[in-house]
Amino acid sequence: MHHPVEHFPTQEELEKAVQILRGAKRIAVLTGAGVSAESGVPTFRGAGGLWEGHSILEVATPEAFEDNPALVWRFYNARRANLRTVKPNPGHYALAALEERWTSTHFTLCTQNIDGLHRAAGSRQVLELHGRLTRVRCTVCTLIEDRPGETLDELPRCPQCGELLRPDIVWFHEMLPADVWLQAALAAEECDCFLVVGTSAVVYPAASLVDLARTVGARVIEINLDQTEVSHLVTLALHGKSGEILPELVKRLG
Ligand code: BJW
Ligand code: ZN
Repeated sequence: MHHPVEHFPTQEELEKAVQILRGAKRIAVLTGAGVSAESGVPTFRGAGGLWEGHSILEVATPEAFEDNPALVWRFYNARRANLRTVKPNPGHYALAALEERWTSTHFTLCTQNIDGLHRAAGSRQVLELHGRLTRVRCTVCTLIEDRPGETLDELPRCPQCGELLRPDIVWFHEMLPADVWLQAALAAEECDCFLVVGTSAVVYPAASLVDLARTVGARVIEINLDQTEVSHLVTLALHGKSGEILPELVKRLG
């Protein structure tokens, strides 16, 4: 049987991270699917990164939705159903604790995740770069609604105008919500410590926040099971599970 190696950073690495955090006036964070993996939300790339044999590119684009909205809605209804069974993990709570300690004016959490788990864990200032899975919006009129509780029809209709609804999330080839993006870019530019957690950092423009922080001289700490596209840019890479490493850092901060 194959037993994957369980990684955890060394004492030296953890102490270095704590030192960087202690010296930081402003912290910005970018999270990805990896922070929610320990809650039971599947990641996109790597093992299990397929849905009924479809890659994320085949279901998460406006073109896919135009071609086959029922298929795309089946995919999102399955994920909406899974979301109702999951809870935040210690990594989400640790990030909420960091915000508490630095206060919301000096701590900004940018997430690519659409699962709402950061807010559920108590994070207050969360910039949801790719939208939110529980929300729907009309493809024609201005209606946007939070519909967390139910499985929607395969072709759900707008209660206001009767046209097709879509998930209120950002697909490939679509723009990120402009105000949210501007706030995220500003937070990356103004921070002196940037944490990049549980993301493969291949999807733009979110991944460019790391470069932005680097450009202004911020120290960058990466927390990930593996090496990523941005590992070569970071000040310190901590390899292991975010649900174990983040609480350990909070504990050591005292
Ligand atoms: C753990 C762990 C544990 C696991 N602990 N770690 C060529 C070059 C540059 C850009 C482009 C290009 N071609 C196209 C583009 C643009 C495109 C893009 O970036 N494509 C790249 C793939 C190349 N970007 C866009 O289209 C964006 N819009 C845009 O650019 O607009 C301008 C424009 C307008 C018009 C025309 C063209 C451009 C929009 C991107 C939106 C992405 N949306 C998705 C789907 C959202 C809805 C949904 O969820 O269904 O967002 S894609 C998907 O990837 C999702 C995620 O938020 C996003 C990022 O993934 P993430 O979070 O990094 O997850 P994984 O699975 O990749 O990684 C998990 C990581 O966790 C791994 O590293 C593990 O090791 C780690 N891990 N367990 C710690 N326990
Ligand atoms: Zn409508």
